[in-house]
Amino acid sequence: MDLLKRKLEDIIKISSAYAFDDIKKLAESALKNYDKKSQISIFVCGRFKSGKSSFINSILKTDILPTGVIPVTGVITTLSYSSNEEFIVHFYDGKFIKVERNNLFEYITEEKNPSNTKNVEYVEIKIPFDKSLKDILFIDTPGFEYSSVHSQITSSLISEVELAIVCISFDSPLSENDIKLINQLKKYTPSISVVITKVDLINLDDRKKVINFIKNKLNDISIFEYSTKDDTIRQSLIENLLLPIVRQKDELKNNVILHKVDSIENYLISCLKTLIEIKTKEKNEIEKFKESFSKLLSRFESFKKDIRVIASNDYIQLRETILNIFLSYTHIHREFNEEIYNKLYSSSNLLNMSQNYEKTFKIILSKRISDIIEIERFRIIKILEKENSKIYDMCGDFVSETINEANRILNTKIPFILLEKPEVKLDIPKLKIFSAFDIHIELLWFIIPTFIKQFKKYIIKRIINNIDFEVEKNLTRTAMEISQSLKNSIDENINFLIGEIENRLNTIKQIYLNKDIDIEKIQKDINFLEQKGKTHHLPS
Ligand SMILES: Nc1nc2c(ncn2[C@@H]2O[C@H](COP(=O)(O)OP(=O)(O)OP(=O)(O)O)[C@@H](O)[C@H]2O)c(=O)[nH]1
Ligand SMILES: [Mg+2]
Repeated sequence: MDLLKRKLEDIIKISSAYAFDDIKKLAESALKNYDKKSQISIFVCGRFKSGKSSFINSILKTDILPTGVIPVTGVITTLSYSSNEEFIVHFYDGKFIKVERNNLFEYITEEKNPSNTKNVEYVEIKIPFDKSLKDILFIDTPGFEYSSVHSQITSSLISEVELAIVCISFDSPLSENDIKLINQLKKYTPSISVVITKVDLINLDDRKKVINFIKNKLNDISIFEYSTKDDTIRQSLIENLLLPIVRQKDELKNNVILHKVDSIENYLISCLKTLIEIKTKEKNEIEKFKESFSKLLSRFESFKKDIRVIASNDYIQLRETILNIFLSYTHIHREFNEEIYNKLYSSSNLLNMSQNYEKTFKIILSKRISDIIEIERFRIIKILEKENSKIYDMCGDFVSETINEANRILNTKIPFILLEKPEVKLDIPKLKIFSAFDIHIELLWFIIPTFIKQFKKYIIKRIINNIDFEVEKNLTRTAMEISQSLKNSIDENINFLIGEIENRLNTIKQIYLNKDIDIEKIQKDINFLEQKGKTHHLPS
């Protein structure tokens, strides 16, 4: 692989000498990806007390994750390798704080952070552990009875996991919910394994029976046994489940890079060959080309406008889709009407009632809308990805047509290699709930210490009747804010791709402008690049 790295460095050097900026950029980005060690995510899930946190602790030979006999893990917690310990708590509103190791439980555990009242999105733990596992990011999750399965697996952390491990304790083997979870996970990850935990607590005969029972129910899933008390079992699970995934990923990544380097190299060689061809052409032929090429460039100007118009039209549709997604939740007010009713009924006077309403409503609705965003995050990202792909394809088509046209005019063979694909970024904005309690303005002049039962009921009814409107208003506002983030992300995407196209067209321009470079030097560079398996360095 070092050879590949050197090849990329050579490509950067040669392409700079000819001002082929896009080739240089392509090679630089391939080099950056080469150095960036990609992480493998393993999502550990299952029923509560199935031994998920103990399993991760045991694999990593640490006791950092809280474990116990009552439901313990309250929020998603990730563990990754770092030579220096670091602990970061990420909140739903996008903020994060660094904490000390001994404060971690304040955020992770159900006991210290009941029902996640601290609004933690996830806790990130970075610690040193077995180096052979250092490319793995472990994701520990609350038992799924304590957080809806759906909201866990649609969390952004699971949009790309290489492996999901479902922990099942031998003493409660395989419920309907486990099977449901496994079926849902299939949508998100190419690989799922079941780990049967705590096998030290059972005799060998029963152990076989349990495994056979589970194997029969899940015939397409690999099953492993585990015990935190037995290091041989630990070693075997690392060897047979975790390390193969690390190796597989490395191999896949190397193949992708190999392919990329080859195509960049071929592109550079073709450009250099074209450069030689151009030098043998008649002057007037080149003048003619320059004229046609400037027409192609003016086409690019109108393409830039067109693509923005198309994106704005799509945005109208997209905003509608997001709005419909959120408005499909308007019924949620039915779930908390009763809770609000009780809260209001226990209020001593009208002022107290209006304050109670504002507070309760804000807390309940914030939580529900945060949940909805989590549930829908995956779908929203898919909508964004779809639009970005469409724009990417249009830009690719435009460049490929332009290059074809240039090749046709001058009878050359500059290849088209794919444009760099921008990353899909989506920053979901900080959630703001507006209770804008219009009724309380009306109520202000009713501030009386006690009031008649009938009257109280009437007021409460009026408030409750207003809730569906408030819910709809807040859902709409959330949808609009999310749509705006999508729009920003799409605009960023367009700007990036336009920049890519500009670079690509500049390289073509350079091919026709580089008239002073002597043919011998170009041929020398071509020969150098075409040598297979070279180990020496670039000729000066
Ligand atoms: N004997 C034995 N006990 C285990 C093993 N793994 C876990 N336990 C015990 O099982 C209990 C539950 O373990 P946890 O790791 O907290 O389970 P969990 O799935 O993370 O639980 P929640 O986070 O609450 O959903 C603890 O009391 C552990 O000590 C094991 O391999 N052998
Ligand atoms: Mg746990």
